[in-house]
Amino acid sequence: MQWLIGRFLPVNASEHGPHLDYLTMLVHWLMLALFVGWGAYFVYVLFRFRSGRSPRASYAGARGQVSTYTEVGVALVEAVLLFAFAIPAWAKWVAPYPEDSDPLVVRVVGEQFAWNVHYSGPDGVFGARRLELIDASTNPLGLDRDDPAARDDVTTINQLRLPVQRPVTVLLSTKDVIHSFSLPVMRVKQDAIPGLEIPVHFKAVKTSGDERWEIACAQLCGLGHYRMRGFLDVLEPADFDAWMAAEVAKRMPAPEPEPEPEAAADPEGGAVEAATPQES
Ligand SMILES: [Cu+2]
Repeated sequence: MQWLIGRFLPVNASEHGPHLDYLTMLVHWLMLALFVGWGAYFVYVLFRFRSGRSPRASYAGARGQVSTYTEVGVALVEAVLLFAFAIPAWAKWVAPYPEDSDPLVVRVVGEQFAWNVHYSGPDGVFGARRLELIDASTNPLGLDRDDPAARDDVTTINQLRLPVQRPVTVLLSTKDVIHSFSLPVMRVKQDAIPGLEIPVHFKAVKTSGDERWEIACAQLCGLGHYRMRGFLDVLEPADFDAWMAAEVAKRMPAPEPEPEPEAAADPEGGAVEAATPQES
């Protein structure tokens, strides 16, 4: 069954993905048993209660307990699937990472019809965002570049890059309506709800290589829903760091040159000038 289902599922590139695929397989086994069982029962009933054998309707009906036992059995299997597999998998998925796991925290903000991605940059602090700074084409997140924490922030549109083998927390929100952040290869799907910032945890265990994996919106969110599509690239950590450094360099002014050592030692006030070169 796993083999069969695997043929129809996208590649699995997240750490928790195999558990969800396993659960999918179990649910399909149950559905197969129900389908075959109910189908066989239906055919049996057609013959057993055919009009030739039962010319007059029986108002008492069948008296056996078989259907009760069957229903209880099905409910038990469903309870096992729910309590032994689905709820533990969900609980693990929503639990925050341990302190020492150094997750990469990324903000993802849905809007009609794009995914905005916001990295905090090397300082690890997200810069302030202000409503009045939002500009659809140049600053869709309203990032305040005058905020010191925002200077090294990196934003992209429809482009999520992540390092492999590092836990990721996506802080998911939306600017307008309900969207659904779907990363099929990561077995991640989470609704984005206006007014909420929902943490989504996963860890990529495979790089995307030459492929471009999809970020889909899995919730019909308006006329342009069909084109609300982004791309996910999972890179080796060194490649990710290099990309991040290049993006930060694009946005940040080059650092001031180091003051000359002689000037710093000059007792006639040169040290003050050298220490505050941006004021001269
Ligand atoms: Cu959408």
